[in-house]
Amino acid sequence: MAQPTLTLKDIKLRAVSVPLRRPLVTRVVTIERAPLLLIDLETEQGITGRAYLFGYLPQGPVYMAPLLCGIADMCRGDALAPVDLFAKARKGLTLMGHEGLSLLAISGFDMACWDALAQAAGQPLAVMLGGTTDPIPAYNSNGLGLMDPSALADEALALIDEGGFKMIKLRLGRERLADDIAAVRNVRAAIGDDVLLPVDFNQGLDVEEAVRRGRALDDEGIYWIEEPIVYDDLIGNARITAEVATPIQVGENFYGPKDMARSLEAGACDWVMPDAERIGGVTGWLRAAALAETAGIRMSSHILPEVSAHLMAVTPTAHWLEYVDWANPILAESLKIENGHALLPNVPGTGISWNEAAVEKYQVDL
Ligand code: SMN
Ligand code: MG
Repeated sequence: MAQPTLTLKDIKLRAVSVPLRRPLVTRVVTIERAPLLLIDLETEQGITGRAYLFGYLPQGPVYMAPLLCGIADMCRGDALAPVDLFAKARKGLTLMGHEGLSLLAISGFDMACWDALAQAAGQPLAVMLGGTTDPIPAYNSNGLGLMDPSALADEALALIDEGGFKMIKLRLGRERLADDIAAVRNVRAAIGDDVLLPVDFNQGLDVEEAVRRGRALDDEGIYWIEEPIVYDDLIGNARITAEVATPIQVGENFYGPKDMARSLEAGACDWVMPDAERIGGVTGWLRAAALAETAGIRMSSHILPEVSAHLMAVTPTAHWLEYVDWANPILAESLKIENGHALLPNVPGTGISWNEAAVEKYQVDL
């Protein structure tokens, strides 16, 4: 059945600050509330595409909103063809730069476009992209930060219990290596040998220290070591990847598929985990997934589990979906987890829509 072409009417933005059930204490920052920018992309045909961007900083949504409004101004009245609009928005922002906030805004716009298109097609996004809605292996990435080591075991068990998870992620980067090792052992003693345990340093080490801690962790049965050092030091990451046996995982700070290509070329990681909001939305993700397949590299996702679950369904080397519950309070339907898998909602689009009462409760100024 022929579908009417969707055309862009307008974009409505709201910001919310949602308290996290379990604060995220990392080496570099403690996040207690999720700053989210909610995007409602309205079409002339009456379909509204939805997506949200994670703001990282309390002011994050305020920084991103004007760029999104600018993109909507550039594209108002245009056919909702994400590949074309992606190129047009990039061109329009060229003099500001293609990466950074520009790409975050373009990614949010792109995700909302694809949601509208999948709604118009009457299919879940994963199905519209050529995949199925089969369950997606997911790990629980809530909590488990740099907390009092004695509290780690209980939290680890609670996290596994929340959805029959087979994998949880521990944040590391305490002052002393010995304390990181103690944290790992505390958690391992509680969860047993069958649950996978990756760790995340959130870019907190220098190269020497990353090699030292990485080698020590090689004896601890760690599933992956994530972002040991600053994300854009490809030479340093390549050295760590060569000298540490445990797989090195990076990608949440890839600004577009080109960044991923550079990382792969430099041998700066074993595995990749792009973030839909930095890699270029659905459009950028699909291009990155092709690179990972060509390189034969496993690809996981970073936060935004609602849209990422659809993307993992069409990723040839799909590995693990990162599950966080941060947006749950403001979503009308939260992503369901069962037996360690995310269940894709069998509704048209991504399944993202707002719980308006909660949005009102947590709304902050833009
Ligand atoms: C993370 C996610 C979101 C904000 C800060 C840190 C973390 C992760 O690196 O990978 O979950
Ligand atoms: Mg990380």
